[in-house]
Amino acid sequence: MIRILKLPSTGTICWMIVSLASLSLILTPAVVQAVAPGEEIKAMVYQEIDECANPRPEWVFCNCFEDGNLDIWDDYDGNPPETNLIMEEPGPLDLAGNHVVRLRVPPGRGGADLVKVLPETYDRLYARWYMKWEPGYDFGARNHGSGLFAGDRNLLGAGAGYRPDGTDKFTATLEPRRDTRRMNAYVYYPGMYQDCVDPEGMCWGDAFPCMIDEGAVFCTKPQHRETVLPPVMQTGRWYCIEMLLDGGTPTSDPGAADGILNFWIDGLEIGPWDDLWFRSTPDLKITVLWLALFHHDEHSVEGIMFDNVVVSTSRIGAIGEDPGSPAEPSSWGSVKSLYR
Ligand SMILES: [Ca+2]
Repeated sequence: MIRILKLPSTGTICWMIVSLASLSLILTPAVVQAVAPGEEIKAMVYQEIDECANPRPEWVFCNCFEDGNLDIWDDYDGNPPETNLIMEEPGPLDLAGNHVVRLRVPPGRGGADLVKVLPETYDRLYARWYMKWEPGYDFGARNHGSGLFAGDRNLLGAGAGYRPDGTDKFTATLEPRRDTRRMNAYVYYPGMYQDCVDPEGMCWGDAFPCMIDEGAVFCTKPQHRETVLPPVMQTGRWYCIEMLLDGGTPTSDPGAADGILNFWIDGLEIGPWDDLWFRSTPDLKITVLWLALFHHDEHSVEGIMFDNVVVSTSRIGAIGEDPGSPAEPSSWGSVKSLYR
């Protein structure tokens, strides 16, 4: 039996004691590199402490907040600690010495965020992050969340109530509905139809899945309504959130559109939706990962925490999971259990 004890880590160098039968080993990175076949579990456990130390080739961005700063991010506001605090917190794997970032929004209308301008531009990307709403967070406050953005980063967060034209931007953020606490994607794109006062006038983001009504006014496309009910989100626990955004074939014909949106909560697949009109030109591509908490008005002092953030050209999955290798299935829960 393998038993793994938790010890504090310093920076990205992590020490663990593994008891294998009666034999105890202290693993350093060098030791882990030398493990023999059949002892993959040890290497896997080391990697999970800071998965960014050993990223998969398809990952285009990774941050586990173990560097002691937010320099890898591109925010104009400099991420001051009043709103963006790196702090010690056990994180999704309940490990002593782990670090996370906490976003708290100042009183009143406003937001706190982390902006990453990605190294290239992309037609299709996955983003996965772990997040926790702090105990005391008020789900009843109007809010917007985190996701992927396509277009000029200076349009990020701009254009509320305005329908994108197919050449400027599209974006999807994941956030809990304040009435039900169930996560939905809030999406700005040329094909918006759910909350448009006039097709040529003011138009607000669509929800996926559309759970606003039973189809009478808002959720008029049955294929966009819920087929899997997103779970009711709770404070005080970590969630593994992953989304897929695919711009699809550039077209001026909404009926021919094939853009894709999908998301997963702790591995539960909520979508996909694959008939979305995101763009009319191939020049419009995904540019930014945006981790954010925005409040329209008054809200709790408590906010959200993030850890283990990855952007990839292929499915990411939970920490330690490789969804591309079905022969080795593992869930976040099974990996986490290794640490107990
Ligand atoms: Ca961390």
